[in-house]
Amino acid sequence: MGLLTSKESKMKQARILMLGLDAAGKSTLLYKLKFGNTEFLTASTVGFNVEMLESSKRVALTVWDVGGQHQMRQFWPYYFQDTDGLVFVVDSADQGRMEDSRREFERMLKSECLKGIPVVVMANKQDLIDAMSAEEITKRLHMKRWCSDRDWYVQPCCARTGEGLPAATKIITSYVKKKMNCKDEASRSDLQENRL
Ligand SMILES: Nc1nc2c(ncn2[C@@H]2O[C@H](COP(=O)(O)OP(=O)(O)OP(=O)(O)O)[C@@H](O)[C@H]2O)c(=O)[nH]1
Ligand SMILES: [Mg+2]
Repeated sequence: MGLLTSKESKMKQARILMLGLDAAGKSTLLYKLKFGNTEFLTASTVGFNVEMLESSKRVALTVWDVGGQHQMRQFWPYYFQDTDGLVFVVDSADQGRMEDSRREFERMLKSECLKGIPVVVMANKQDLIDAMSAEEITKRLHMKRWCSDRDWYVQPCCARTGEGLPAATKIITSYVKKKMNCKDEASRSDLQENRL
């Protein structure tokens, strides 16, 4: 184990949990962000993939991409602990499974562990002709109802081309920084109160 460089020691680590139904495009998105290409991806994820992305000078994102097949979803709650930000990916052209997406999304947001944790929904596969718009997905997922206690945003994107991914990274990073600053502030005042 080596010593941390001064840059690494100043950097905050944020844990980002990326969920969504199978074939929504989570792994494609992760590898597009990490390596800039998606060609080697073929199989559905069994278990998880994890990659670290340096999204700003002060924050490194550790992104957990957990498999979304039906039998994998029962294990999602095991990944909830210590999450700083959520990314929920939907296949915008999959009208038939939007209701499944909404159900899983709501189930996830009801978890006590994820209370107040910011969410970015990726309205993926915008390159497909019948893709729903970000506005439509906002309605179909009942975003305003379920996310009133947190920062949230719905970002249209295409994981294959990378369109919309830098914007989404910027937004989740800013939400996470804000949340971390609030936590730091709260622990400073706790410390001060204990001293008095
Ligand atoms: N047209 C189009 N296809 C995409 C896009 N993103 C992903 N795909 C395709 O969708 C399929 C599923 O992508 P994955 O990244 O494996 O999906 P996943 O969400 O990781 O699925 P699980 O691992 O099963 O949970 C692949 O064939 C991808 O090439 C996109 O933006 N546009
Ligand atoms: Mg996958």
